[in-house]
Amino acid sequence: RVAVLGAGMAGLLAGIKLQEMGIRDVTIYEKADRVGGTWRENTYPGLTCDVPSHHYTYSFERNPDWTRHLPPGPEIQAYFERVCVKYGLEAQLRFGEKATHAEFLDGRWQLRFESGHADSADVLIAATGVLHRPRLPNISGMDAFKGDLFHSARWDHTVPLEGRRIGVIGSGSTGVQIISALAGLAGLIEHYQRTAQWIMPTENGYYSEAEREAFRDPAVLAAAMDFEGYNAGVDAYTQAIIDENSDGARYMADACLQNLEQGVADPELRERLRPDHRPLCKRLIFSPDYYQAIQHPQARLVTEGIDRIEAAGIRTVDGELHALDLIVLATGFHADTFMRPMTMTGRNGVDLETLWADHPKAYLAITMPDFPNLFMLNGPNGPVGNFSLIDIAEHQWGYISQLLERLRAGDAMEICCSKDALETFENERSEAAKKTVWYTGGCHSWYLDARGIPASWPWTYSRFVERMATPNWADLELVC
Ligand code: N01
Repeated sequence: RVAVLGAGMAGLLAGIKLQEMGIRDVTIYEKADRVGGTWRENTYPGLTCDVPSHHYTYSFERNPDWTRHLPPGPEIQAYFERVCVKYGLEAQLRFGEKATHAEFLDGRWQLRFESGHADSADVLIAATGVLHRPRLPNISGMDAFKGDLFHSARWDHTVPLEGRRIGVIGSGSTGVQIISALAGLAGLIEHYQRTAQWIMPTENGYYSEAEREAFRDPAVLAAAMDFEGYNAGVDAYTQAIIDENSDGARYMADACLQNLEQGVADPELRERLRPDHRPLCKRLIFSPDYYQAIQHPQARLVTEGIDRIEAAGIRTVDGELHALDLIVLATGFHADTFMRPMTMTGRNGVDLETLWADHPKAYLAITMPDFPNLFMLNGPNGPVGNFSLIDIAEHQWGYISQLLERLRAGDAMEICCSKDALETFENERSEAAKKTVWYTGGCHSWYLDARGIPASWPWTYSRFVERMATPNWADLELVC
């Protein structure tokens, strides 16, 4: 019996792949009332995935119907809902169930839920996502504001936008997409930028009906999208993170610089938009229209620090009061929670909080010592960046499925990595992480853990694919 936590992209993937393996006794638990994960939670105007549409799909379930080169959030949500129905996952889904405790007792995972429901399973798949707990800024006076105020992932669609004075705090991918969507619609849109970001130019055209029809033929779609070529691009991207002198790093740095130089007419505004860190240090922003949006007559870039929020708006440190009707906190997420706040206790009473006391860690992002038969998708230290996490989760599933086969074959009752394997992996990973642009590029970002060391996979994509293809059994403990 397998329990899956989370019905986002990764949880649905697990459900489908378990079916493929013939494992039918499966429940996918979801705290919300719908599938979709991040694409359910985020509904802000302009919500788009900056990974090209046809590369942001399951490899086994292409979607000829994407309307745009970059997929709009609502289409992604609809895609996951369709996939869920097509693969008959509804029967396995239990909504409104928030897991609070998981404990490995007598060879099984015992689960408890906020509702009072309890369950147990031989195998637990944690597919709980990475960026799901909004990070609220520490700005005084937020309660005093008389207008509307919410985090970008908690968008209140009853609040009118047209003609209103809107302040957006934060210039990550989210803030940039919101500004692009609202410039011209809002009466005034103010973008509060604490740190300027590099913006990679991109285009976001529409697929014609004829193209969408042609893409129904998998061969045409594959030829048009060149999936292998794209993966080579992902590899070059990961190489650029490691080596600032690589062709990819130079290309992206040049493209961002040209975009800034040519995209912003006013030299004073251009300087305020010029980042003080190296491109790729923070997650690169891909935008076809941000520079255009911020130069709209009704848009204003605010680079003065925020002193506080008052009843009427935002007071910046220069003393100016910016009168606003709506404040959007595009201030990011706590990227280090993963399954938490649920408590998890493994073998011999080992608990997750202790294992993760200084920072979340997992061998190959998948398994932890003394947490047998618990496998994570998009867990800590896995690859993150400007590429598809669907593809990453599929490779991780390839690895996990090999462990499940060993369990099913009766080779072991319990599988997890050894303590030594995690320690060696984590030491090597941390050292490699210090050589990446995330560490050396002169910026702060959500990629860094509490120690200030990048938390992600610090090697190439091809190395990741290779490590996922074949488990190193010497690193895994199989208990019979
Ligand atoms: O969050 P962020 P995000 N006062 O953490 C600022 C994914 N994503 O929601 O840089 C003022 O990147 C903070 O400033 P600074 C993607 O992985 C993907 O935008 O710390 N400002 C920063 O500008 C992305 O990386 C897509 O100085 C404050 C911003 O808030 C991740 O989600 C689309 C502040 C936070 O940026 C997170 O993106 C959208 C304060 N007190 C998101 N506190 C795709 O298209 C924070 N900030 C795939």
